[in-house]
Amino acid sequence: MKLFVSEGNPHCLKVKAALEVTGVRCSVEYFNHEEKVVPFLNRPAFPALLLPNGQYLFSSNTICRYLFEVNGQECSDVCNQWLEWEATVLQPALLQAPQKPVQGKPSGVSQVLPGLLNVMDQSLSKGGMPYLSGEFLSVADVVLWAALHPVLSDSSLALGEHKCLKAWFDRIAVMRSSQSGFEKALQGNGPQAMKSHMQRQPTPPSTQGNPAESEESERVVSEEEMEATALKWSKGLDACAPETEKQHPILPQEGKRNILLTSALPYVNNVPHLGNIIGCVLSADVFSRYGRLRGWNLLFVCGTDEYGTATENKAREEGLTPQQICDKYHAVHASIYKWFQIDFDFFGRTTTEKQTEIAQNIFWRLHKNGFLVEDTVEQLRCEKCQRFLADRFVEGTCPHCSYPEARGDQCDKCGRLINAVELREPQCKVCRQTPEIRSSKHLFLDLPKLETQLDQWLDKSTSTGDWTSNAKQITRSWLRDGLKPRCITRDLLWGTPVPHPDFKDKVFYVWFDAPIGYLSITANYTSEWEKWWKNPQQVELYNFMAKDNVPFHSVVFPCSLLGAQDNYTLVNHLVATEYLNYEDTKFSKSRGVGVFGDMAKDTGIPSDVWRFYLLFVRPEGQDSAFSWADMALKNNSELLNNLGNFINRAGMFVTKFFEGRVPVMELQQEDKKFLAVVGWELQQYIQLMDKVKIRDALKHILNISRHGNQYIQVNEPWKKIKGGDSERQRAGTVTGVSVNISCLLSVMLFPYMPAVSQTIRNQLNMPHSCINSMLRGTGTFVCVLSAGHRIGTVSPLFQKLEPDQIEALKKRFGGQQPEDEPSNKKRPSTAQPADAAPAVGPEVKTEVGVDAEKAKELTKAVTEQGEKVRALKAQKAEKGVITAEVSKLLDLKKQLAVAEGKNPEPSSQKGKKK
Ligand code: B3M
Ligand code: ZN
Repeated sequence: MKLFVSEGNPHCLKVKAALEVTGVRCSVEYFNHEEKVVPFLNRPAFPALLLPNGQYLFSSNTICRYLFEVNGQECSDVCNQWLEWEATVLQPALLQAPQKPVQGKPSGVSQVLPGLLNVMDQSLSKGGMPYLSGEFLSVADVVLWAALHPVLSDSSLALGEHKCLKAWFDRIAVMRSSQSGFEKALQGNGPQAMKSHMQRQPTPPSTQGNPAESEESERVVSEEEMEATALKWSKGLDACAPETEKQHPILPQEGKRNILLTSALPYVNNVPHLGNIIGCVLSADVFSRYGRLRGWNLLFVCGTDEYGTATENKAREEGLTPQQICDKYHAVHASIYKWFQIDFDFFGRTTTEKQTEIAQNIFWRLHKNGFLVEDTVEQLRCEKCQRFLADRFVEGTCPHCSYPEARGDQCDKCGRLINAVELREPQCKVCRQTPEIRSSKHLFLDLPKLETQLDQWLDKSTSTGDWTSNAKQITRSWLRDGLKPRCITRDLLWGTPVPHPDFKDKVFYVWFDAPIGYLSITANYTSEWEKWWKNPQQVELYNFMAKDNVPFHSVVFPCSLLGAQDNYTLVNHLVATEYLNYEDTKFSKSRGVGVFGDMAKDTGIPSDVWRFYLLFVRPEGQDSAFSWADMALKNNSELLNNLGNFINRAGMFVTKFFEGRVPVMELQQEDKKFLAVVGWELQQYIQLMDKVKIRDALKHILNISRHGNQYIQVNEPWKKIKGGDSERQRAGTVTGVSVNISCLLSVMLFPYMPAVSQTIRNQLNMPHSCINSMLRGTGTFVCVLSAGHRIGTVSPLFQKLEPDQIEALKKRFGGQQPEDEPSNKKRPSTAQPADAAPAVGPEVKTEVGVDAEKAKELTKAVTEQGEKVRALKAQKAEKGVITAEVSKLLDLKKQLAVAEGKNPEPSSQKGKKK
């Protein structure tokens, strides 16, 4: 056995340490880090282990594992898990450490590293064992110790607070064997040698562990791949499918992939925050744009979810009727989504006649088929207000902890769920009278009776479709607990009326009603809606949502449709996101924390950049967080320095060196290799996008421009253009290839950043057909701008986000300290947070920056609105109308105060009803 190592390479330290610890006999040869030792790899690979059978191992962790196995120490599951974590999570973070100093942090320390050290520390302290996998030193300890050594031995990162980790680190450090391994690997050059090694490594694209990315760096392009890509490339656009314009109404077509795409219907009564936006409409929009580029026949519908108590509450607060509230906020939602460039085919609402018609039809079918059962429910009723009190309308003393302000559904102090009739001294929240307990008859959907059918369908849908793992898991846990009948009626006013004569004062429960909104919204779009919704043979249905909506889409609604027995289209692909946090807390309307949809445009940051960042941190597979500092970092590093820089350079070379015409390209081996790498990234992108891995796919776009920058950097066209004929030819090829890669990038970017994509197409004067052809099939990556093509005017695509700008925004949206609101801490939240605004309206934060431009605009708006109100009063207009305009005026005044840097809500105002 022979081990090949290079100087100052931390991966070599790992294997050297493993060699010392295991005592396996093996000769070691030292090389310069640029030398090639593995004959069939076209790049240097250190460390590499030549096995007795002539095969090579060239992944450091695999070599370490092998050495331990030779020594009779098998790698346990825990141990494997640590090795995986090291490769996919820790390594990317370590690679970032020495080259990306983060603002406000000591340079040389990755932002995420402390969190990762915490993970190790906690695991060690929980297990109470000296080593990562237990009592004995394992390969995991050696690998992780060696990986961390260069960073931890540097004083800039103290281990003081991580007691267990520190003890572990020192324990291994004093083991003579590993110590000597360390010294040999460094050849006496100390940690500095490793830092310089790390600085030579490409920057990892993401901080979250993703095996695809770590494999990516190991990728080797074969000769065949290179030749095939080059051949396809030179064929040009003829190889592509023609452009197709969409025509409304979009209906399923024979022989096409027909996709019906919905995103969860946002509650009308709230302004959506960034978490809501990424959770449904934005994710669905990206997929819908992508699907069209793939050539699928696709319909994307959404709309506002308008019925329910929350709307009634809001109407009371604002002195408007529920319908007025719906009209007002439907428009607010529509304008926010327009600004975010969400390209719905139709954005409807649930308070329509079609909704009543379709919901009642489904209801009668369920009734006729025997899937509805009657039961009596005890409820609180306020005689003075003449109504049953929904959970949020009643308050009292908690039966568990005696907290005096518990709500009808939950206690904010002890967090326990409460049945409203159990409250002690209950009070009607509106009039403060004591309500009475009354029995009321309700209808229940008989889920147990539908369970077998549901099970069969779920088996098929989850095994053939793309369900995110959280969606499958949540659904499984609902089924595991056994289904119970679910009440589908409510004693409320604002809802779809129950048509049954015995229940004529009742409306449908929102979660029975809302998903039917998908159907009725489609029916408001086209009279031929049934071609989409009663056509499971021809149509594939994708539902996008946040995870708290899953059971209603995977269990309750499918049961309604199965029970109605009318050949309905049921969900094939259920795509659920996790939650997005705001900095290190939750979005909160009441505390004024976080960016809400209507505020994004006031930041001066373009819609496309917002989209990019939200998609970059899309909570795909795990919760994630919006962070201003990180947004600035990603804008400046990924958009400006990487993507924008590449596209701009390529275009500028054409303009400056070739009078705006694409030069002749003569592909050499190196160009073909580059094209093959790009083609591979394109395939990864397509494979991931097809599986709705939107965040992961985005990384491959950025990889292409990263490779592109390297390609330009190595070939130096700006120097070659000044040389002899062959050098000038070389400069031409590199420029021509690069500018064609920009075309591909503009297409791949289209789902994420539609405006930037369009700008690139304009700048390069790209033929229209490219956008509709490049993502067909396995990806048609061709030379679309052939020699002689004249490009347009090139200019930079992105702007730097400056630290002071970001600081000001952070302050502006930071909100008050959370201490003043106990309800935020204890509430076990199931929904993506942003707690409902309290009755007095949103408290707006007090710490604000001054925005003179905005203030001027708003002063004008306040004056105009004031005049309007005075005029209405003078005309003795209807009270509701005046109240609505007054509330607009108050809103404007508040915004003005914010823009002027004043406290918009003096404390004396708090608690006053408007
Ligand atoms: N309005 C809940 C939500 O926005 C609800 C979704 C309905 S989808 C049919 O989270
Ligand atoms: Zn009352």
